[in-house]
Amino acid sequence: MAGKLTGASVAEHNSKDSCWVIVHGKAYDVTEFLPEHPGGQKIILKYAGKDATEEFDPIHPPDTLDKYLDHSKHLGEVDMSTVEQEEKAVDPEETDRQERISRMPSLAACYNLMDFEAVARRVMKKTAWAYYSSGADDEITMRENHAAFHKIWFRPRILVDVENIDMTTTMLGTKCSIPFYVTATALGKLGHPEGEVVLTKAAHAHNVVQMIPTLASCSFDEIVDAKQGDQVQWLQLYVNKDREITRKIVEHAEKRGCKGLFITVDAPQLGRREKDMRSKFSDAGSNVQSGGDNIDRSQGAARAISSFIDPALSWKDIPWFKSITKMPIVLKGVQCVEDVLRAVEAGCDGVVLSNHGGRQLETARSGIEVLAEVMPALRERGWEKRIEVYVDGGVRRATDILKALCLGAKGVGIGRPFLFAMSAYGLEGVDRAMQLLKDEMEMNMRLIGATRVEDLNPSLLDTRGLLNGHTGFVPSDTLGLGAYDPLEAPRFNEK
Ligand code: 173
Repeated sequence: MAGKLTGASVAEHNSKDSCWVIVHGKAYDVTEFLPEHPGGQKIILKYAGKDATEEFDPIHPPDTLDKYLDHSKHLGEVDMSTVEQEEKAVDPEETDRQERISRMPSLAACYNLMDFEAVARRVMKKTAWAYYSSGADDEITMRENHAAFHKIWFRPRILVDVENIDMTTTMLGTKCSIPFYVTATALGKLGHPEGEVVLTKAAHAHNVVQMIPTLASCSFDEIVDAKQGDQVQWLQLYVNKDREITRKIVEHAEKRGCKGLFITVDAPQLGRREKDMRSKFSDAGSNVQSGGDNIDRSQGAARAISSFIDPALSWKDIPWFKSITKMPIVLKGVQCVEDVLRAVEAGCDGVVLSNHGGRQLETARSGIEVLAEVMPALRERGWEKRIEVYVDGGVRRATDILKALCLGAKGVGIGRPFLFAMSAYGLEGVDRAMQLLKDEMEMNMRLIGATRVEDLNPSLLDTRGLLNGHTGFVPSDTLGLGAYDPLEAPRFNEK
């Protein structure tokens, strides 16, 4: 074992004055880096002298240390057999979770996307579930996103020859097998040890596009390397205050073959997700009250790692984006007609009508409702072919996809359902989720009397329910109720 560090020699460096940590069998001196850590010093100090791999992995792409920690601080390999395994106290919650995992329903028992969510809720680690499932404030918008689809009903046509159904379409020029794409969601390794590449493989198997998140757990290059054949990926972009960093990301994405740039415009500041905050709060070592660390860990990892996002991003930046890339530019998170019209005028190629899965502005309207307002305004001006309109948020059924397409969307983004399928059942789960949507889609196109995507149009819908504003009742959604966590009040201390 010559040349390798021992666990004991690393363990000596367990303080603010000399802080070493082990990640994937290698030691790093992070003493000088402590004040710069975007997630605060405290979380690193919790692992000073120890193996931090488990906490590190979901939040940091594997090239992070290479990129951000000076190589003189890379101390080399550690003989892991000499690293003292921490006696982990028996965590009754973890024991219960393992017990539930041993009784998980078979994958074949999942018949729809909500089923994956109900299973994931019971088998995921609590903090991971809290991060993925949480919405802003009272989570009204998050639930409205799905409920809004139930305000729209079908006006199916009969006696159409529907023997052969073709649900293929194009999105930003890419041919897709069905009009949905895997939208960007951060921190994939919270749900599955392989992270976003699982989604890449499923997207390939089903010939759908994957949007790569800026804040993935895997590195951008790993996700691109995982693509097969002529598979198409897009990039979701959080714009950095340092535009040179953003320029490099965009140029690199284009060079690596990305076919669309989706600029997130609904998150100048990250929303408050209290379920996430509450679960972090109970994490040992991440308590807000103790001083010496100016990052408020109670806000969860997401807020800490989002501090680079530029709240000054504005319409003035759009020409610059157009000047640095030939990729089509799509604004993700547009929420009213006026801004869609402005996006057309600014020369954008698309918009995603989205409220960020109900994680940003509470009581923002659902994408599907905004779509119903946007398409007539575009048609009135003869602009409907000048821009591609996408919707995300709350899509759980092929009927939801069909409603969006009938109104005029080119496609819909689906995020959480694939994360939950991945977290519970891995690649097979995501594969089944996508197949279920395809099966539903084929059946429902037959049932509404449309054989091709081009046949879908507003006359197939009754949208009067949308006119009720936000007060109308919709039939209760029993699957959703089973998957949804009521929000909690603060917990009392243990006796
Ligand atoms: O919705 C999110 O959680 C999200 O977009 C995000 C933003 C910054 C860091 C991590 C996640």
